[in-house]
Amino acid sequence: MNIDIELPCISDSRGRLIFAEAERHIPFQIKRLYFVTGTKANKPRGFHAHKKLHQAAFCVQGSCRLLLDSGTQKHWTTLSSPSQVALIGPLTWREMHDFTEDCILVVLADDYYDESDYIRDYDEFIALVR
Ligand code: T46
Repeated sequence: MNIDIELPCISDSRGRLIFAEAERHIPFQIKRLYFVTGTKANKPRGFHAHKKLHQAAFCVQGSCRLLLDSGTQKHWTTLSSPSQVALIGPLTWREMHDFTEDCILVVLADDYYDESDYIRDYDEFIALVR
């Protein structure tokens, strides 16, 4: 279990309010937000690394397991709380497994979508980091 950031959570009788501010709680300027829904337990996602992109990921509903692989070390994290954020840096192979069907995975990114920033081949990733 490795949660990098615990977001502030304001709880009262109406429910919970959780917030994140760029360059305060999230350690970069946020240029993009995307989310993943309609997930299935047997349909893992990811299986790539990024050359430069920094991201912050958390589940606002449901859960999934996140594998972060530096090329020499593999680390599993369970994302299961809207206030618990995992940071995913560049040159880190990531896989998302065991999604619950109600999962809403939110990702904040420090840059716009750019397919040329992806490394989608594991052997190429290993050759680059080792
Ligand atoms: C990541 C993990 C955690 C776009 O057009 N714009 C976007 O902003 C994104 C994120 C994706 N796309 C396109 C690219 C593909 O044609 O959407 C399609 C599905 O993307 P992908 O197969 O890369 O999705 P995941 O869930 O495997 O990976 C995503 C992010 O792409 C990736 O950056 O780190 O979530």
